[in-house]
Amino acid sequence: MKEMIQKLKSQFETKLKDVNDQKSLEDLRLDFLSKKGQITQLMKELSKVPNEQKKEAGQLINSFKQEVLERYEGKKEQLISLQEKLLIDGAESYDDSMPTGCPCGSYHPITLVQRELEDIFESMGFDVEDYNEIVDDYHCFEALNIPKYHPARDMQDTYYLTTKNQLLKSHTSAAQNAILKKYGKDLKEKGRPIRAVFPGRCFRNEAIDACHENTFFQMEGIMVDKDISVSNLIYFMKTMLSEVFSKEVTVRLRPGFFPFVEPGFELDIQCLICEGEGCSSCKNSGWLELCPCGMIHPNVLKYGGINTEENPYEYTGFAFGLGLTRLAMMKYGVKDIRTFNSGDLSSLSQFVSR
Ligand code: FA5
Repeated sequence: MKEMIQKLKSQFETKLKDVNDQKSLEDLRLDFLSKKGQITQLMKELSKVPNEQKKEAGQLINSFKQEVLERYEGKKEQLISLQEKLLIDGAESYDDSMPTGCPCGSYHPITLVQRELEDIFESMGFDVEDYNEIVDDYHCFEALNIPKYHPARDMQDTYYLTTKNQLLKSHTSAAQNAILKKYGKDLKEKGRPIRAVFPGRCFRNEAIDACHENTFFQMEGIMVDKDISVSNLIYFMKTMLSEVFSKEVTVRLRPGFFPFVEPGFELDIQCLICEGEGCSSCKNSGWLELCPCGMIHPNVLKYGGINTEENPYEYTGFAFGLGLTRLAMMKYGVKDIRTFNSGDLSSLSQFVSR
């Protein structure tokens, strides 16, 4: 990994030297920093690194990425000031393809958190999947062991379409069945564990307040293989939280009921707005429900075609449903969840683009 990074570093420096206009700067960004860029490819290589070296390799990639970002931003600033100088001097050589100091948009904080999490999970060998916002009753509930008229449906009222039994998905768990089916073949034939995260917008018909929205984001994750246990689940949750916050955060794990996991847990984070004292962001409890999780129920694995009736425990797995919007609240110290959908530029433009 060290050699690969070294090689990329020198490639980057050579290309950076040749950047002298908007186009070459953008080409450099696409080449190294975009979703399909070289750094993302490097992260994919992590899955091939032996487990005991993964942590160090991950840190090396992250600091390389940070360095590339800083060098890129530095070059951009340099081009902007050059351009402004030319503008002031009224020079004939003014190049209108160069970047200017005009204010430009920034990514939404939820996009930033989502991308950061995707990078973290990709570095741990997870695939990132996308899924529909309109789903049917089967995928949102029945395939998750929630039959029609089951009382657990009351916890997630959503918006129903008038056609074909369709609805706006109330949780990202609605994608579990499709993901299990998509990767099940590789699991059984090639022994490739299923490791996938799938972020998405969710909808619920509920009263909104400082920590509840009717439209919010979650990121679901599943891992399925032989002998997956609660310890694997706890390891991944801890790693994810320490990477996202880059500091110690207090969490608690308590039993939780969801028909699609057994056993099920609620993973709460101590409110970072009031540091556990109690405030409107955490409904005065000092804690915020962040990431329910558990071991995937045998019925869900069966409906996803992973296990058979005869051998219902051949494969086991865990699943989690991270509240992305709540995570963004905690990470950026946003007191009211409604800020995110408000379109208020004075709040939203504070977030740095990437
Ligand atoms: C679920 O949605 C389950 N599908 C999660 C799950 C997945 C459990 C896999 C087990 C295994 P819940 O309704 O608690 O669970 O929502 C999960 C998280 O989404 C919550 O902890 C919270 O962070 C966030 N969330 C839920 N409702 C809202 C809302 N109205 N506004 C903002 N965030 C919400």
